[in-house]
Amino acid sequence: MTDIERLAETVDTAAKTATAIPQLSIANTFDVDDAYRIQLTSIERRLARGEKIVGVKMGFTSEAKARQMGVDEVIYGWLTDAMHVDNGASIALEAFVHARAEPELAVRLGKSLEGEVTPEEAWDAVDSVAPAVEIIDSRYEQFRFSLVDVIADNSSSSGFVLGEWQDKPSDVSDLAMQLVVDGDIIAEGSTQAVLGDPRKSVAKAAEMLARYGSKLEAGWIVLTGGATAAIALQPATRIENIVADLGTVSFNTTK
Ligand code: OOG
Ligand code: MG
Repeated sequence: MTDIERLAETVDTAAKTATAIPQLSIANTFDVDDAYRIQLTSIERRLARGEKIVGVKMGFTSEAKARQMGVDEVIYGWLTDAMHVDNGASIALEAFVHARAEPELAVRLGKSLEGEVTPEEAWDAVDSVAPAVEIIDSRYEQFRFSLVDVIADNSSSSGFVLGEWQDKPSDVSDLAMQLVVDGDIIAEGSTQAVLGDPRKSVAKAAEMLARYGSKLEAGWIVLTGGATAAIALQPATRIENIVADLGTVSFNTTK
């Protein structure tokens, strides 16, 4: 087993068993390219168990998130069908190490997208948008990590909830978002926080995947990144993201 395979197994097992682990970089030296190799190898383990890739998530596309976690480089991670949570469903927190939620804009691609593209070209490939909540869960103790650690851990991907898909508006650069917990607004933001315009996040996804020989496929989802800081999930609560013009997406946590 190579070091990449060994570290991929470590993060995959931590995710599968919802067990916190020390940051990989404490005992191992690896760079960003290696981190994406570990990430992909850990996803291949999921695929071998029957999961399917349904898209990607972008991380640290907003300053609020970058500041909260102390990492200021844009990253990506893979989304699989097993991470999808139905709109309005309930999740049990035992399945996670220390889950958090963040309000996002999701897009669905009508066409594949590859390499360096402009935000306009990226938007041309998008066919629908939906309000979303990403459920992130770092497998690292205390939800703390360095850039390479978080990438190796599939950029904390662990769940996503999607509202109703609707035709893409021509302008998504300033849609107001409210993260609501049990009826109280906990965080407010705008899609403007996402690289100034979430279309740029879609373009960046295509560019970053190309560095490692991949492309965004038609039918895939892109989570464009949290518009506000993430909030820690508590038992027995209802979480909603209310997005201007697009409506609401919600889920509950069980007791
Ligand atoms: C990493 C993932 C960041 C976002 O939307 O910025 C992310 C993390 O914060 O654990 O998903
Ligand atoms: Mg996110």
